[in-house]
Amino acid sequence: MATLQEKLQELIPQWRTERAKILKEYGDKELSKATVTMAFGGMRGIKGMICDTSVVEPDKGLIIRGYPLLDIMDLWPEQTFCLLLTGKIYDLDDPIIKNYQKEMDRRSQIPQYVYDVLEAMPRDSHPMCMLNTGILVMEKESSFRAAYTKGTKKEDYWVSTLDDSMTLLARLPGLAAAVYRLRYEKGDYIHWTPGLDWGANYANMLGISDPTGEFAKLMRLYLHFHCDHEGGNVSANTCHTVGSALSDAYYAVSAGLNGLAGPLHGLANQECLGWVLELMEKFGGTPTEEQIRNTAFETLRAGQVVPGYGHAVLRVTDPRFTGFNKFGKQYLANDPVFMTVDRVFNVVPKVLEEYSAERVKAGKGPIANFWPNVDAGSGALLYHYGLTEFEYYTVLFSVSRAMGMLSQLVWNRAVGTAITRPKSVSMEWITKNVK
Ligand code: CMX
Repeated sequence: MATLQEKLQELIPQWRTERAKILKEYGDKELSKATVTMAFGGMRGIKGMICDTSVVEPDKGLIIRGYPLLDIMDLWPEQTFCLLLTGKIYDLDDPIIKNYQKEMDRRSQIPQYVYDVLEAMPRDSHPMCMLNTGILVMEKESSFRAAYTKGTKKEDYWVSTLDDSMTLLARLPGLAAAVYRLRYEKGDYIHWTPGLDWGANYANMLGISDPTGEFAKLMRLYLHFHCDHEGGNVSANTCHTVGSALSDAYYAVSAGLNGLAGPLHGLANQECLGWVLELMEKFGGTPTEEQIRNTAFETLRAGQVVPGYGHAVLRVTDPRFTGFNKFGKQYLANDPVFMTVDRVFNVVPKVLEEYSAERVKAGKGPIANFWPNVDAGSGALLYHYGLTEFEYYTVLFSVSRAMGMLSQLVWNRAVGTAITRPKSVSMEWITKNVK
């Protein structure tokens, strides 16, 4: 099998058979309970959707198709996307990867109208708004929409969805780099270089000077690490819900990324570096542990969250934080921002633990997780290599997360998941009916 399309053609009948078997054998079994607290609590813990691309274990973190993230740290993003889709790791010289890279070369050109739209936007637009606008405006090119309009069969929906996914992924680094260069007045756009991999191409198109090639390495790692986080997080769940109405990949991914742009989700990475830099400015360099402790308490007592810490599912240090920390220790151990992030990691979990106990005494709920998530450490690495505009960081996250959202979309089209429609109830209904 030499292409992703052919590989999926082989796999999808197996997935369909498995789905039918599971439904036949376990269709009426209960997956989980839903309590009133869970319904008010963002449906946390309710098992109500299926996602095969990855799983997040509270005590282990991200596991992609059965592989714990830190065991596959060295994958390039092309390999990650193929793994998410097929469940298999292909070597870089495997025909599947080679063909996929050629497909990206073929599909990577950004249409002129996208630049025109970006250039017409207000110069103080948020980079996430620019990215999402750029994605939406390309919707007119959707293969899925064209195929659906022609009356394609339901069982073939995945074919044109994969086609849209490959085009969107090929264009995303160029689009995201254009947003960067335009928004921060970096000069002319830099275009895709055929033959160069996805991560290095993105690094190159941003125009960050990279004489050692370390920035390209960081970009590959960054794009690999942010790829997916199972199905229920805001961006994946939104993309899934919008896609379940058979909106095409451009609509669905843009919708998901609008969710990623929220400060409790992907935007936390810009907030996080901001918090660290303010800390350094306040103390004129890398602060002491005592200074970090006092500032963290000030943030909490002002009713704000410490960005980059806590998680809806994780209950340990996020392996993505661990992986970025490893990269930092290898390549930029003496960088003052990285050193501050590392020191914050020594202090903040204990602060959150103490603060959580205070909250409980005051009759509030505890903080469920004191440990750093993905957003706590990545910004310091980007900052070191000269990508200092931290309002832009969620765009990098988005380019990567599109891989997870799109592979989930293809999977759902392939197995024929129904339109999303959970049941809501009113407060009056609860008062009358729940005993
Ligand atoms: N600082 C201060 N308070 C925190 C906290 C933090 N880092 N993490 C959780 N809490 C608070 C919550 O705000 C909540 O308070 P209220 O009851 O007063 O509203 C309480 O602790 C209980 O929350 P939880 O059950 O521990 O966490 P949730 O599942 O509700 O929320 C998350 C998870 C990530 C939104 C939260 O930990 C947070 O806001 N963290 C900081 C922002 C952040 O880093 N987000 C990025 C997450 C990763 C990603 O999606 O990209």
